[in-house]
Amino acid sequence: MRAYYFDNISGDQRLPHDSGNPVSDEILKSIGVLHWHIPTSQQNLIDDVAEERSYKNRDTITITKQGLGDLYEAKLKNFYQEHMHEDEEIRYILEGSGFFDVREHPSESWIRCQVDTGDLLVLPAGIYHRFTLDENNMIKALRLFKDEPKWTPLNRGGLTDVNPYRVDYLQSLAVN
Ligand code: KMT
Ligand code: NI
Repeated sequence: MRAYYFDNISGDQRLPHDSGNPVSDEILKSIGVLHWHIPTSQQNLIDDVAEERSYKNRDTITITKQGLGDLYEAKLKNFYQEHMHEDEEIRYILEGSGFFDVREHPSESWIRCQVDTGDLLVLPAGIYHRFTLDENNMIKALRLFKDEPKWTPLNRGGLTDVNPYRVDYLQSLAVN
């Protein structure tokens, strides 16, 4: 997985928007973002990570025009709205590619995480982020959940800023 600062130039969200400034794993770790690469030929290793991190449930999501039909445009729009979840967002990319943008704190810069087949990405509960397909227009991902899926995206705003999971997340950064 490659990570870099988003260039903030307006235009098609599916384009790379690479500012040319790479983001290190240390920086990602400092905002609670973790990633691994597990070739899909060794997919059973996912079970080990799942057990170690208590991910009990899973399902797969395929984001293509064909797969989502009438919901396609609306879904893509929602995924690209800046939001957070009250649980970790864990994605193992089975096929295809895409971009997860995460907000650096306290700079508020967007960091673009370019995921490809075999990448496993963990976003902590409470981090503001968004997702887009790239120009390949296709991603198939395994979604892992700790308990019951809590997939409601909470869009950024005054109310979400004071959500206890958001507050806890910021608190966890402060003590590190
Ligand atoms: C989310 O909540 O942002 C998503 O599930 C993005 C799509 S997963 C490839
Ligand atoms: Ni999300």
